[in-house]
Amino acid sequence: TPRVFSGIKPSGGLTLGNYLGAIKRWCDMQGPAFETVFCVVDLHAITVWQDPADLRAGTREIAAGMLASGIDPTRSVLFNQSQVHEHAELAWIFNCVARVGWMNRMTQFKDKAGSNAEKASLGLYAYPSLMAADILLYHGTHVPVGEDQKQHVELTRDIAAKFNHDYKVDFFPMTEPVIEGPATRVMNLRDGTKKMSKSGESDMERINMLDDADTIAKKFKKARTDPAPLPETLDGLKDRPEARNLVDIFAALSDSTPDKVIAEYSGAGWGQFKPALADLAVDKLAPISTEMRRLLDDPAEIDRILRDGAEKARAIAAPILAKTYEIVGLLR
Ligand code: AQP
Repeated sequence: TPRVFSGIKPSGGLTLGNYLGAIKRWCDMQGPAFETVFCVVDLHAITVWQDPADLRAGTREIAAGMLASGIDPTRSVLFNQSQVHEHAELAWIFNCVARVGWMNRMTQFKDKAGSNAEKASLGLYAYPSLMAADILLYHGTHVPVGEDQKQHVELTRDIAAKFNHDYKVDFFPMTEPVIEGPATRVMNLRDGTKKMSKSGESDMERINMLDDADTIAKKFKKARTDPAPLPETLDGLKDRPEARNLVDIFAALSDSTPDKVIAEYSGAGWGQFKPALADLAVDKLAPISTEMRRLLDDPAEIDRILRDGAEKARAIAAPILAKTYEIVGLLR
């Protein structure tokens, strides 16, 4: 069976972007068609500074968010990355396969490092190589991600192809990014040209999965928009990124399409659309946040689930790493 791998970094609280762009779609992939492996990628989080206590709490929060959204540890492998040391080991091999020039083209590094790349960690620069290891350690064939991760999945293919070519093997598969649905790029609520991020400066930019109903309503009410009402067709949203974003979020939350949302709300003003969106969001997210809080009350249980998941993950990963070492010529 084809194998799905994907992950989320515990670099802050879970956002609506992570939920719609990733977790919600992962839940739909659980089933007989795929073997599913989902990971809280803590080693990726520390590519920028993380307070140790926050990292532990964040790891549990992301895991709780996945569980509360419907990732089922009996049907999927769910664990945190650092408990399976094979990730770091395969990443080292891939650091020796990937080229510096490839890393230089990664737009996420440029965005995150900003104008002072000299001061960024070496880990942040090598991030895509660890991500390739995450995926290929499970011979992952399908990677459901948001639009922002497309370039990294393409680099994963480049690394797999170069490894196979250099060692004259057909060992690592060519991974497919799966970027589908109306919310593959949820935008910042204050600036429709930037994506919604866990670590963005202002909390008003994002909906956190643990936000309460009043906070969600307030954030949508204050979300930046232009004054025009919703148009008759989707075409009318072309140069209106903030408006488009709210329509896309509505479509994703209601399992609909942006076309259908426009058909229903064409001519509506924001005074009508925003409260409807807020109600919908609260309706869909409140059961998840309630369950997250319940799970977070018992951190030992979350830790147990992650430990069990790590054992299952290692059962897949260890033979693949061992075979990689053998191919490379590392004596065991
Ligand atoms: N705004 C988004 N819209 C759609 N999908 C998104 N994802 C993240 N933001 C959006 C998807 O969520 C998964 C996990 O992402 P990640 O945590 O590994 O890293 P990220 O993309 O860097 O997420 P953030 O929230 O922006 O974190 P920070 O601020 O710490 O960098 C991925 O599948 C991603 O596509």
